[in-house]
Amino acid sequence: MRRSLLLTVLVVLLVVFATGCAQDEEGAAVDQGAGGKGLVAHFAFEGNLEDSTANFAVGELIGTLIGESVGLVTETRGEEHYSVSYGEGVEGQAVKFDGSQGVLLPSGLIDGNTYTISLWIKPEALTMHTTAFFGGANDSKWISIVPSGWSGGDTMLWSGNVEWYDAICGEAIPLNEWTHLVVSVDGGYVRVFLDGTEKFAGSNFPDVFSGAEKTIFALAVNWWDTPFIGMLDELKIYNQALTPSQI
Ligand SMILES: [Ca+2]
Repeated sequence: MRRSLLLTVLVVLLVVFATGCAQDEEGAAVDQGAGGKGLVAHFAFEGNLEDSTANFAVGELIGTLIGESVGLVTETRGEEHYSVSYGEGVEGQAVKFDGSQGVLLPSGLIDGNTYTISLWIKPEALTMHTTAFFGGANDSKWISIVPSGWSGGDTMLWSGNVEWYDAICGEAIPLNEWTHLVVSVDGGYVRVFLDGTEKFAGSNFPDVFSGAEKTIFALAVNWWDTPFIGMLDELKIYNQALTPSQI
């Protein structure tokens, strides 16, 4: 009698435990589908360079180039070497670049061929080829969000430089105003949106990040061009291809 009671208690405990696990798994799946949307990083720039999802390390201040020579990543980083200010952003504060610095973001922010980059940009200067957001596997395989591109100054998503790809928006984002720029890549199908309107769509966009040993990400600087001057806010990286209305 006592033994069967013990067995019953054990069975009940097992059932409760198993049910709890199932609920947890279901809950996590719901979060990923509805609330999460594959958000992997969110740099809100509220007076700092932290990823508020805590998936990634804090961004680091660097100088006017990613590295002292093309392909290298500088070891001279951080607040003991450089400074940056923050101003009024789209939400709370935004980071403000004055041409003397950039930000090195953590490696691995994008690691596949399906992703979304959402970024608010307010340029105070438009200089050709200047990057707002740069990401690459190395100095010859990269993507760059370029406020003022080679095609008549039109804003573009650029990829190079062995395999070139020009995703040209057909217009330039304005000076001294906020524009919401979204890049959505779905296994090589790329779309670029300005303030919620699709400005470019095309296929065969290069797969820059899949299988890369180490990836490099930066704000405002690359290895070649004039640094970005102006403000950036609310950088969000997703591992799903989203439209602005889904963000
Ligand atoms: Ca902000």
